[in-house]
Amino acid sequence: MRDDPRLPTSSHFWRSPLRGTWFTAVLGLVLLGGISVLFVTGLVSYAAYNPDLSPVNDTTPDKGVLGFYLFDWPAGPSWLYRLSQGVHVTLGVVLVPVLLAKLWSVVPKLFTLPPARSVAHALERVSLLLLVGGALFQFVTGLLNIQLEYVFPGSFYPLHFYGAWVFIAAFVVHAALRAPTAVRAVRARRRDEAELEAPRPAPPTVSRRGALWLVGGGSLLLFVTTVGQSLGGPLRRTALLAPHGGADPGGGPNGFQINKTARYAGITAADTHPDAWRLVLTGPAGTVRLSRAELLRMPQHSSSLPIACVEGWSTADQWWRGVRLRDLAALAGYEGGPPDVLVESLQRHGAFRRAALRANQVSDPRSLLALYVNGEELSPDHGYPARIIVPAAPGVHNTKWVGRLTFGDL
Ligand SMILES: Nc1nc2c(c(=O)[nH]1)N[C@H]1C(S)=C(S)[C@@H](COP(=O)(O)O)O[C@H]1N2
Ligand SMILES: [Mo]
Repeated sequence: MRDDPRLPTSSHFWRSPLRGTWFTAVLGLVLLGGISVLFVTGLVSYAAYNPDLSPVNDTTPDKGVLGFYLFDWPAGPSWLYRLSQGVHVTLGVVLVPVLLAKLWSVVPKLFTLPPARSVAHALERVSLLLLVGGALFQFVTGLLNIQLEYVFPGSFYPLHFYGAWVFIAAFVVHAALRAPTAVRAVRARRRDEAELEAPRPAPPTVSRRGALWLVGGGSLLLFVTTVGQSLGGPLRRTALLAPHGGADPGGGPNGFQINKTARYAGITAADTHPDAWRLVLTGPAGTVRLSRAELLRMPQHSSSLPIACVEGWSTADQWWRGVRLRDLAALAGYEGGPPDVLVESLQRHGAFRRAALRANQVSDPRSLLALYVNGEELSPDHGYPARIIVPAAPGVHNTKWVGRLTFGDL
């Protein structure tokens, strides 16, 4: 039965002349490099959320030892998160054809019988299930998150984070076992093909090289239709595959990407009316309440900073103007070094209505409670009357429609 060519368990069932060690090895080595970068930029992105600072930044329960590497996210260079997350998302999208081609190239092995020849072979096959399952899981959750805008409210983080660790464990084992063979196969070109080659191949319609060019072409197409979302400015229009048909930012000073509109967040004109809105500061000096007019009488500062979302899109630098966070910390009673701060929005519901910032982010002179952008008042959708803007921070920490800042012990 094993050799019945009508069944995928027979090697005669698989007839593509493209399959072979060299073809798989080239794709495998591309993935080895690419997935290593995805893993590192993914861990970096998680650290950028400052998850060990405050539970409001972290919806991943019991990350425990997996958080061993967390470090204090720096406040510069200002494009840091823009770059690392742009690379993470763009590379993830670009690797999709490579991953699919690689899986296709080894699919006959999924069906080989007997399922296990030895204990070592059995272990290897189990690790391959984790590897393939893990890869598909990570790519699918990542793509869904960027395409559908937070489809897993609150749960994407734990899924993608735990998934990454399961996947990378299987990936390291696989790479350690296979990379030497792959390097040899690529160096020696066509020798040593027996393992993956079809015993009775169908006539070729494209060469192996040609097939690799097709995969590369697919990746290139994805690249040019995605990368514009991370470059911002006029190039954003080239990002045909990037999502966010949602809110049209329009033109003018406030005409840059909108994540969630004021309407979506349930912010009304009454909430932000000058008579009603007050910024509430809390610290050792007690509670201080400031109107927007009073904020405008404080020293005003400018910084040119981007917004860079976890979804990979980012804006070019915008010119923000407002009050330094460290000046507000001083008003709240922290004259010396500013402490951490909990920022709360007027928004009543939703995971992104609160964020905690680290002392180094509060003390950076570029960190503002912005009142103006590009020379104009913030628009309602960009956070009027006031929003946070901090260099190098993920977009989710740039809280809009700020109502309250609580300085100190988080
Ligand atoms: N209150 C509040 N602030 C928020 C959000 C939110 O949903 N509510 N979204 C955040 C996210 S995820 C991003 S990427 C940025 C986007 O800012 P923009 O809409 O001005 O481009 O705002 C952040 N600030
Ligand atoms: Mo975001």
